[in-house]
Amino acid sequence: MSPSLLMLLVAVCGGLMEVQTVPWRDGESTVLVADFDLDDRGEVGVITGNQLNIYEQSHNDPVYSIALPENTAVVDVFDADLDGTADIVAVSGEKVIRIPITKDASVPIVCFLRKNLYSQYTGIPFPGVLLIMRQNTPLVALPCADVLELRSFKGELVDSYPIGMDAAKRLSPGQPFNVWTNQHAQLGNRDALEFRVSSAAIFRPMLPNNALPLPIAESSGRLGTARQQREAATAGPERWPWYPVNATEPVQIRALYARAEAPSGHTAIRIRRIPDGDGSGQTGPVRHFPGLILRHPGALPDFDGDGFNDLLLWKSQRISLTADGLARAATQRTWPIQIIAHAYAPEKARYRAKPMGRIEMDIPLPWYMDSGGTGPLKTIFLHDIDGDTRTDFGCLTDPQTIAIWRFQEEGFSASPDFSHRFPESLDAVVFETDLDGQGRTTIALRSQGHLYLLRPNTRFTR
Ligand SMILES: [Ca+2]
Ligand SMILES: [Ca+2]
Ligand SMILES: [Ca+2]
Ligand SMILES: [Ca+2]
Repeated sequence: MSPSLLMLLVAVCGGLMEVQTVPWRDGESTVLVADFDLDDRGEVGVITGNQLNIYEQSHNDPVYSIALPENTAVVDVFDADLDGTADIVAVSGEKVIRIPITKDASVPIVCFLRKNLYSQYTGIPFPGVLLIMRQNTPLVALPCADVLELRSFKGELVDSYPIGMDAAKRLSPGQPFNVWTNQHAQLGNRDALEFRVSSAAIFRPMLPNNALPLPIAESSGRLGTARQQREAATAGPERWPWYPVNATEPVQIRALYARAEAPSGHTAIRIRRIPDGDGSGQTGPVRHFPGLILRHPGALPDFDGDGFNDLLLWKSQRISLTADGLARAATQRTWPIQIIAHAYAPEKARYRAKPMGRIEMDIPLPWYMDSGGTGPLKTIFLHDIDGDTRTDFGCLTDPQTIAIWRFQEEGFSASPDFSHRFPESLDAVVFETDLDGQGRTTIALRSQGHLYLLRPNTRFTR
C-alpha cells in the first residue's frame, strides 16, 4: 500500500479532527497552553478556580491535575530548576512559588518572598511571562512597585529596570509581550455609525542593551469597515484598506481593496508593489471581482501554498423585494451563500479572474440579513488544518456547527471534509494554534460550560 493511500485511509477512518470536551466555567476559567511535559508539543491547561487541569489528545481526563495556592495571580510554565521536569512558577501574594509537574500531588515550594505588583491580586489566576533565560540561567522577572526585578530562584537580585506609567514602551522582557490583535465587536444596525475598531500597536521599545532582542514587525495591513471600503472606491489608493500578499522582500506586494461603485456587490482590487526602501511604489489597474471581501482579523489565506496570499470573497443572491421573494425569504430559515477564492498569479501581478475554489453553504437567515459590515459569517478559520502547507477554510455554519473544507489540488471539496454539531451554542474562539509544530491547527471554542478542543487527527503531505 502506498504511503499516500495509507494516509487517506487513516483520514477516512479517524476523521479530520477529534473533538475533546473539557469542563469550563464561563467567567471563572482561563486557558494556559504550554509544553507541560517538555516533549516539544503543547498541552492545553485549563485553570478553573485554583485547579489547573492539563489535557492531552485522546484522553478525556486530565493527565495532570494541580492545585494552585490561594490568591495565585500570574502562572508560567518552565523547567525552573533545570532537572528535566517542567514546573509551574506562580506568584501568590508575596510568595514566588514553584510546583514540579508530576503525576503525584505536587507540593508548592516557596522560592522566596518579595512584595510585588501582583501581591494584592484576588481574581482568577492568569497566564503570563514570569521567567526569562539569561546566560542559560532561568530568572524570575517580577514587576515590583517601581522596578522590574530579575531574581534567581533563591531570591538573589540579578538585575533591575525602572518601570512606570509607560513602562511597556521602554522595556519588555521579550515575547509574547507587545504582540496582539485587537478587534472590537461591531455595534449598531446596518445604517448606524460603525463602531468597529481594529488596531495594531507597533512601536520600537527602548530596551536596555542586555535585554533580549525583539523582532519589530512591519505593519500587517489595514482592515477596512464596510463604510471605509465604500468610500475608498472614489478616493486615491492611499485611502484603500489593504493586506499583504507576500511576506518576502525586496518587493512588498499589497492588495488594496474597495467596494466597487458598480456593479453592486463587486470588490475592486489594485495591486501595489513597493520596492524595499522605496516609499513610492507602483499601483496597478483596478480589477473587479464578484463578491465582497471576507477577512479574518489575524490570518491571511494561501490556499495553494505558493507563498502568496489569495483573495477570499463571499456572495449571495439578494433577497428579492417582490411579494413572492419576501414571502419565500420569510418561510426559509436559512439562506445560501458562496465563498470564492482567487489565486494570486505572481507572474501577472494580479489575482486570477477564474476562481481557484468555491464553497456553497446555507447559513441562518438572520446572519445573512445582518451581513452589512463584516459579511454574514461571524466566525471563520483560515489555517492549515491538516499540515499540507495549504490554508484550509472553516467557519461556523450556525451557532452550534463548525464545518471545515480542505483546500486540495482541484480546490475545495463539494461538502465539508469535517463538520461537527455541538450540543449547545458556541460563544467564542479561545485560540487557534499549532500545538505540535507539524503545521496543523488546533481550534478551541467555548460555550458557557465547556471548552471544545478540535485537534487535527491526521497529517497530509503534498
Ligand atoms: Ca508537551
Ligand atoms: Ca523542573
Ligand atoms: Ca497563494
Ligand atoms: Ca491544508
